[in-house]
Amino acid sequence: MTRLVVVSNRVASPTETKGSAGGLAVGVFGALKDSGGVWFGWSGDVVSDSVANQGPKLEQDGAVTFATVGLPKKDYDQYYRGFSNATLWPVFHYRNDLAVYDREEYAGYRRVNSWLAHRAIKLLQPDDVIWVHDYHLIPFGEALRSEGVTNRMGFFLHIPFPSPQILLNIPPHAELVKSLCCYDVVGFQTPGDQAAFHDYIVRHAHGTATADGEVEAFGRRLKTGVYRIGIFPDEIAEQATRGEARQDVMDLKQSLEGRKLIMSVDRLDYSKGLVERFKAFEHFLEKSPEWRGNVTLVQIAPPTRSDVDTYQQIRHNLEYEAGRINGRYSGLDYTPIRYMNQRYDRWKLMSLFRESQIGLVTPLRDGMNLVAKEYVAAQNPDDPGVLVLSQFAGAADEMKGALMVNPHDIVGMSEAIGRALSMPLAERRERYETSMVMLRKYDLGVWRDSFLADLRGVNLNKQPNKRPAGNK
Ligand code: GDG
Repeated sequence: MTRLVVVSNRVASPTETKGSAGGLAVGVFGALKDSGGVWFGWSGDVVSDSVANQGPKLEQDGAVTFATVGLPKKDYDQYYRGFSNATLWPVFHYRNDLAVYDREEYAGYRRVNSWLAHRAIKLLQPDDVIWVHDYHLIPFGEALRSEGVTNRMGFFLHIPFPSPQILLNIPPHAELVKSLCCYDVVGFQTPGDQAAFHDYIVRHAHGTATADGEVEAFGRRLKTGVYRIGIFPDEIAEQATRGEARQDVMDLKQSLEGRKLIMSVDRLDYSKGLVERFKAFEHFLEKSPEWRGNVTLVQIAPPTRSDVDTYQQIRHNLEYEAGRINGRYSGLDYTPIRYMNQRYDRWKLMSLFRESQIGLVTPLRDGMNLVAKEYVAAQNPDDPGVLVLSQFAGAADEMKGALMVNPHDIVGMSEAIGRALSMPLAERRERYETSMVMLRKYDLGVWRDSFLADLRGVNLNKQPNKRPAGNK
């Protein structure tokens, strides 16, 4: 099998991939171990220019090389904090109102992608298959092509692809889509994302797109596909019953004193619908006095991107809302919302999911949302909790056993909480089984293997501008 080179904004360290990293890192690492290869990207460190230019730091783990670079402050500001997270992230999540556009940041975004590509070239071999991940690295493939790299190259978008009317708000939208067309395979989370991309190609790029994903535009031919990212359900079930978390779970149960538990876990991000969720829980307590003092919402929200202005704002709003609601409904021995702004070990999260009666996952927009899948996989099959899920999470396409809600409908979410809390065991079991069928069918291995099979199967000679002879 040809070697695999994975490129992502952040690279998990060899120890992280074996420890508490999410399933995604473990899944990608699994593919790398199978074929041997390189995982290339930013180390997460901000460094001086001279350190950044020293060349990638290499760490070997069996057949896998972890190759990381640091970023100078200016690059971090323009590429990561700026165009990636203050322009692309909000717009791709349909939040034009929160997006800012700055030409210099965009120039920095492209410059860093070219610089990263230049660093990566030295690690490449002629037959390597290159798999690039997510919105930070859209122009990475084009930068490699401009340096003469003709390898098979695929790109997977973890977040939604917005409809053209939304995407047009980003001034260099055409350049971004042209960059995507430099890959051989472009993968999306859901059919809706793929359709939005095709729509742009046909209506705004004078290209063509067929229902089976053959796209021609900007003088390139490529394949698009839907690859639903999943989890390894058995691994989650094992983590949920691990002994290490026992004490924490016992402590929590003791402090709940028999109250029902609602669990929510999200990175602290405005796309996750946290404020609306808190308001829905408040509405539920307001309309259901019999539940006051008898149900607790535990919200775990580790901070991310805290140096981007909009993230400081959401944190402030959330603290205000939690304080306000707790002020209204707390008793001497009861706090309705326990809001934790910190990161927890993975097995603790999974164990808490298993102990809870509801998993409340209500993003305003989400590429997939792995927490929804983890919640279901962590349940006790004999007495499962209920997943309450936003219709705007990519996972809603598959998790048919969930109680579906519109996260803008506070009353609707409040009603779903009530319904889930009093759902009979037989219905809970049936819903759990319905979702588990899909979780097993589209697990993380299927996502990874189907993407790589499509990428490895690409016929490079089919390009309109055929590549020079001798390239595979
Ligand atoms: C992007 C897309 C898409 C969360 N808090 C803690 C913790 N987590 C873990 C969860 C889960 C992961 O982080 C979050 O994944 P999500 O899918 O829910 O969301 P994003 O981070 O926004 O991910 C998303 C995903 O990429 C994959 O393609 O599904 O739509 O936005 O695994 O469990 N893990 C630990 N402690 C925490 O406190 N250990």
